[in-house]
Amino acid sequence: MDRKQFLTRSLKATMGAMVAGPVILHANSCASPEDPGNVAETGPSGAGIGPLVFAQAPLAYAYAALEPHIDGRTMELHYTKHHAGYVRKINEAIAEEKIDASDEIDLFARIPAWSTKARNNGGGAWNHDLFWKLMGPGNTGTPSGKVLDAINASFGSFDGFKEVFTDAAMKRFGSGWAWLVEQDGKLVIGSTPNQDNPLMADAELRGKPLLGLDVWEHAYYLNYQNKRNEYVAAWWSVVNWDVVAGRLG
Ligand code: MN3
Repeated sequence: MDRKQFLTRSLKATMGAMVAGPVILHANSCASPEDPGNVAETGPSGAGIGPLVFAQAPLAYAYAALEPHIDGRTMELHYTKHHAGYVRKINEAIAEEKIDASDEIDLFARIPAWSTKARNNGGGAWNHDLFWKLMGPGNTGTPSGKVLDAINASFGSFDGFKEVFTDAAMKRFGSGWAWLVEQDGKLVIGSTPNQDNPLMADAELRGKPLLGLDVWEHAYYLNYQNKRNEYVAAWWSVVNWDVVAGRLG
């Protein structure tokens, strides 16, 4: 088959597997036998010029499912406007700059090589995909098992951990993210500006992201106005700790 057929075929195969997860599509990845599923609905048609294509995975819950902690209107705008915009613009940047990264790890590991547009929108696309998956309705608000053990070992207690994480979220001036990362087998808390993330080669905080909190005003202003502290406090109720456990090595 020619290159266009190959791209289309492998893209559709990846899209089929995507409902459950990855935001990154590799045009050069191996085709899988899964049914393409709802490609027309979610496929980034027109993208795919470069070897790496980002797509917006469907939300696993309704916009209003996180109420009263995070309101439906904020979720809808955040997903359909902000996140969708980052995904569109990183694909533009990949095409414009002929970015040859093979996957998101490679993209972020070499991020200083490319434009601010690639950095901000690549980070925005990836960070939000993780953020949606880290939340959901019907959560207990507290971790258990190996995550709780790791938190206790690093921070003394879950309350102690929440205090340090909240402090990182509150002290991030302007827009950015608070993170819990795994760094050489240890858990570390910190934050990054803008849409930077700990996978970026020159990020202020480096490591494997386990938990991330969006502290841009667009994430909370409709419901909480300037009260970031109330948003952070409410957010614990919607964290899906099973996803954190799955990311912990
Ligand atoms: Mn955001």
